Amino acid sequence: MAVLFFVLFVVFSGPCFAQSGSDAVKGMSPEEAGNIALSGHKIEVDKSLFDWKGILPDEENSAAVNNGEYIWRDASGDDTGNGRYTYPLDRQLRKGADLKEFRITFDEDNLYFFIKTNRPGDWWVPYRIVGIDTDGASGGKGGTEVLAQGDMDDYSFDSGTFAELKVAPELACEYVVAVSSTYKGRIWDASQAGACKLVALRDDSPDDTPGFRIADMNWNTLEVAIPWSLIGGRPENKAYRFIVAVGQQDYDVAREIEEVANEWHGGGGESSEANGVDPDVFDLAGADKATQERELGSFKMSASPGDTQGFATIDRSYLTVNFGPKQ
Ligand SMILES: [Ca+2]
Ligand SMILES: [Ca+2]
Ligand SMILES: [Ca+2]
Ligand SMILES: [Ca+2]
Repeated sequence: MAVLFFVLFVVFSGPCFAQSGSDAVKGMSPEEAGNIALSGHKIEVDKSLFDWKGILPDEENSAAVNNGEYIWRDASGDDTGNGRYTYPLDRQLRKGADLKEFRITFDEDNLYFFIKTNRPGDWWVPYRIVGIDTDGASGGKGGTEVLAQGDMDDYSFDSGTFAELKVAPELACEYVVAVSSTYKGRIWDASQAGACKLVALRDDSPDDTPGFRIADMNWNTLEVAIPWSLIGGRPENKAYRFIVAVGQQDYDVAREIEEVANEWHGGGGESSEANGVDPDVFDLAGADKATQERELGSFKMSASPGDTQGFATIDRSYLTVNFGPKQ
């Protein structure tokens, strides 16, 4: 019997997987982690996560840089938007927008993301937005503050996220990536005059942009490859900032939050009659719960739908990743 227990102990305690919590490293603030040059490694976007080798930081809401990966470990249970958001009432939609981990690595050809949330009740639930600010850390102000909202007359994934979300001017994003369900994605380029121009799509169709790849593991964890050629080339000794927001999806745009939760919509926002500008986002990376609640609650009540002046503004919830020299 003792031998059996010993065998079980070895099997279940070994560092067999990147997300094993038993050998965590000391967590850092995003500022500290942003000072460490990241040397990346190749990822196969193949539904297997064993190629993600980095070790999780030991604390929630902290960052680590190790084994060629930048790793943000987000708190569990902070998927409450402005602090009052609740999920839709339908059983399949009662969870799935709680960010758990966001990782970044890269090689000479691609940027790679690993995005882990809690497991949704059905396969199509999460909607993830990643804004990429390529020049903010160096004082530049190019890009778009509005995270690819889209045209209200063209309510589609190609047009934008419709998440009613923006960032502070110093975080304006040159690129915005949105990932819907388990395999669909869009990339908009706002590096030219701030307009969000669709430059890549992934639908598992013949029109897919070559090299832009998304694969899920168990619905709740995604790996994404983005060719550097789509987002301005491989940075060298340069810091980028990443804004990571998670909500739910509805026909491949962000699912609306309303004042009171109903079968298909979460609650805790503003009046559903006004259908206003409360951000359709439950969770952010990069800061603590109080900070993200302040940011996601900073929308202007009763602004008209689509009025970007009234959108909630993210000013602190971001991750700084320092891309190292060419190998
Ligand atoms: Ca993989
Ligand atoms: Ca979370
Ligand atoms: Ca920028
Ligand atoms: Ca969070």
